[in-house]
Amino acid sequence: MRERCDLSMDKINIAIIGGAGFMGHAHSSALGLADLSGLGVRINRHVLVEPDPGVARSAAEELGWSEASTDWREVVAREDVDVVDIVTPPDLHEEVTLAAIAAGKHVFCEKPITNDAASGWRIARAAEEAAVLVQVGFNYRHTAAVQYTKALLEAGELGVPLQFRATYLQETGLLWGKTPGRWRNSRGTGGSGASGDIGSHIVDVAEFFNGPILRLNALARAMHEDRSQGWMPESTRISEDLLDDAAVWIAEFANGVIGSFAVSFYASGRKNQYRFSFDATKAAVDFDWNHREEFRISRVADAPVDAGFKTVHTSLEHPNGHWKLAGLGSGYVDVSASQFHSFFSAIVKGEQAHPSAAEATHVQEVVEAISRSASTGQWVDVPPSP
Ligand code: NAI
Ligand code: SOE
Repeated sequence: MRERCDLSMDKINIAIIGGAGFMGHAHSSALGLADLSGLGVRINRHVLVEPDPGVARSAAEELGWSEASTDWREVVAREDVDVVDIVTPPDLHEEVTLAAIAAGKHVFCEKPITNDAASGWRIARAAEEAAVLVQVGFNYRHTAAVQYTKALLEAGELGVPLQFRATYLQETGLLWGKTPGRWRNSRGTGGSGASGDIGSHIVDVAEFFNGPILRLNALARAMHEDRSQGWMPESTRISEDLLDDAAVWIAEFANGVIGSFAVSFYASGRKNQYRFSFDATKAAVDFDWNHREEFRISRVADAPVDAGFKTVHTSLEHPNGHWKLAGLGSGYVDVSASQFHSFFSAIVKGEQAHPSAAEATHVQEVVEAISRSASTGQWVDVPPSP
């Protein structure tokens, strides 16, 4: 990492690749919300790229981008682009990221960094050699309560970590099924199943707190394309190319913590239920994304008459507040704005951005280990970062 990235300009020109999609909308709004005045720079939503010229033009206009293009290769090499924001399906992440790095641009890439760890490590190495920053879009870790839990942990307030449990449940599979054409439904078009698509978020937060997972044992299930046929026969043994729709795994971390995890795309009534519980020797913390304005903490030192979980509402004193008035709440876009603030702050200060390409690639190693374990029924070691 070079001492300080050479951003002498006060305006950072961004190009967004895949900007008309779901995350294109979320990123465009979040980039508009991220207030970088304290860093002495401002963000310019410069070029939006989509393969279809009509889509590119209308999305650029609607989402506040100055220009539209259909050619990401030409755009990432442009002199007047400083940062490339990649929100395409995952099968394009490696190619676009490596081209942007080769052109000397900092990269924000949506999760998963790629769908195979080998290409993730290629990205991490290229970024290191080119001294550019790559940050990956594990946005939930940027929630105030999650950042504050990390700060408590680092300050020794939680004590020694013991056990970590996380679930990420959605009913998206029940609502959308396996409609042909959706990129999420096939590995060939960039899908990675429930374990890769949503499981990666809870692996990210687990490793954010505890460091790397060493080994794990997983079970996974897949649904038939035709839901009337019910569960796949022998579906606890998924094959390499069959994407899972639900998975559970237990894991051991390098810091000695033991963990358990569950993900599902077929969890009726659960819209976007991301939760974790973290037990340590001095305190335990519970977090639920659906109540992200607060977290619950139980401290061992509390007097017995007062002991138990207490709900803390995050406020201006906690990290990542946008609104200078407590109690206004923060949504999905606010949390994404926090992750962009963290990314641009790293660029301006010449610091490492988190989660980095290497951190996100280790998450991908865990996702691949889940798949290997689920298909063999064995405990699997997760390769360490090289
Ligand atoms: P999407 O399908 O809604 O959007 C993808 C866009 O990329 C489409 O507009 C498509 O036309 C465009 N695209 C495809 N090929 C292209 C090319 N060659 N050049 C330019 N544009 C191209 O997908 P979605 O849901 O926005 O997901 C995109 C990425 O964001 C994925 O990696 C996904 O995992 C991630 N994601 C992250 C979320 C989070 O909360 N962090 C939430 C949803 C998605
Ligand atoms: C899947 O339905 C999905 O869109 C994931 O791709 C995102 O990463 C998650 O945060 C929301 O759900």
